[in-house]
Amino acid sequence: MAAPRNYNIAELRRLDVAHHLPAQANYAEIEALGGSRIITRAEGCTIYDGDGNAILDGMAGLWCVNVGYGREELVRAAAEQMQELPFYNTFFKTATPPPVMLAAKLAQLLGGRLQHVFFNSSGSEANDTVFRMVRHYWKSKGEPKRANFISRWNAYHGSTVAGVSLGGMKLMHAIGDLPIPGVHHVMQPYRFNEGFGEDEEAFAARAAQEIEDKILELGPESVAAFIGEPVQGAGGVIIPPKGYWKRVDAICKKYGVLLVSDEVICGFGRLGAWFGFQHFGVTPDLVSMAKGLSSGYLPISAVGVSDEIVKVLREKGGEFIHGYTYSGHPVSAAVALKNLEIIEREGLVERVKDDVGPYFANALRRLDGDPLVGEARSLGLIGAVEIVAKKGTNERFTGKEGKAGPIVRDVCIKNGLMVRGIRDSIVMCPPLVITHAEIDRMVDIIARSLREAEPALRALPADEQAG
Ligand code: PXG
Repeated sequence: MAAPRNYNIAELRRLDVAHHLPAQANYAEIEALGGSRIITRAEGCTIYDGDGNAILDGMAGLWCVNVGYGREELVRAAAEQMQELPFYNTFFKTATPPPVMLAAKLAQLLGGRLQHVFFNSSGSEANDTVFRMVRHYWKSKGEPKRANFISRWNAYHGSTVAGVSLGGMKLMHAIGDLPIPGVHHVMQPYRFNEGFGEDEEAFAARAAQEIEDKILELGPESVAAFIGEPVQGAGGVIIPPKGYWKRVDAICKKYGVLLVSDEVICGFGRLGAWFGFQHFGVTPDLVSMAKGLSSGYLPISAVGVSDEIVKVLREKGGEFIHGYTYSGHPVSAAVALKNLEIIEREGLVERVKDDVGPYFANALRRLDGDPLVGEARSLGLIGAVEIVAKKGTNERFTGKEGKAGPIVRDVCIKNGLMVRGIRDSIVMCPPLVITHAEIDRMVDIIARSLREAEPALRALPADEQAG
């Protein structure tokens, strides 16, 4: 790797406020802070900021750097492809080698009838592709009434108009007057909040039943698809109760509703299988992928599509007038191919399943006795710590939107660990190459940060302490 560059961080922060609008930010807050934290470099599982702080990256960037930072092979794959052919499109009966090879590789990993792949640049775009392809499929098939999508509250499916609409985040819906018509939301399988103390099987049945009820309410002949993340990520690492996905799968099949598995976070080893649907043993018709597909080294996303859907598109679909300039970008696809090669060669999927996943789950048990911890849960290498005001309950320090998570997160960052604070939880999603020692450090920092944050949590205004 080249020697780190010397940046003028104070000037960058000034320019950040003056000109740069970062993603998903409160711009008044960024201005008051005097600019964003500038991350300048990274290696392995550690990121470095402009002030020289080394921070263990418990979030793999933004749920994506599965193979860790500093992979020379990926740099070389990009450089070689850029030299040979930096860009050509996949419109108008052309293609380039990398996306064709990547599609074949993904078809092998997806298995079964998921043998076709459409490329885009982001997870949001992948879900926009799903939205249009699903409606086009039903229309082509002669069932044009099947236009409704069912999703869950608190799901995250992206930031574009279709992505936000399919998602179930009410605060996001409020920006842009969404969702668009034809998207319907049902309860999420969030047992700690919505089924606290309830029998696991009974809760799984109740959460799945809402989907069947919604299908019947809308009329099965009008329902196009159900979309869900195997484990909800941005919603707070919601791990569904045992039996939930099998029930959802059976309900979709019973009514001929397409099942879409949004694997943008769960794909590429995160849960200890190549895909979350494989872990839960269900068979989706479409699969959205992004993030870990290239470990975030370059933007690329994909939609896996079943043989049945493609058969209809071929026989009756005509031209599918949909696509992006960068659909199948050759450099991104070349990097993704190399990334998948690394994951396979280093056995990272098996490593999550048999080694670091169980190790992480075990390490989290050290938090069980903490008076602020309501639950510390994980599956593979994704996890959450629920922060409660009263041990043994799910009572929170604050109102519905929860402030405890961001408070604890800020202390964790100060102590050298990057996590996300989501409502009253902190969540973790480290690179799949994380070591046992790093997992131990992660949990130690969380334990210490909870203690440090406790006075601030207990000092939250009384009128915000409810529900
Ligand atoms: N589906 C899922 C399941 C995701 O997690 C997307 C789609 C959209 O992907 P793009 O590439 O368009 O961002 C995501 C993205 C957060 C956070 O706050 C999560 C995501 C993105 C940004 C922030 O945790 N997930």
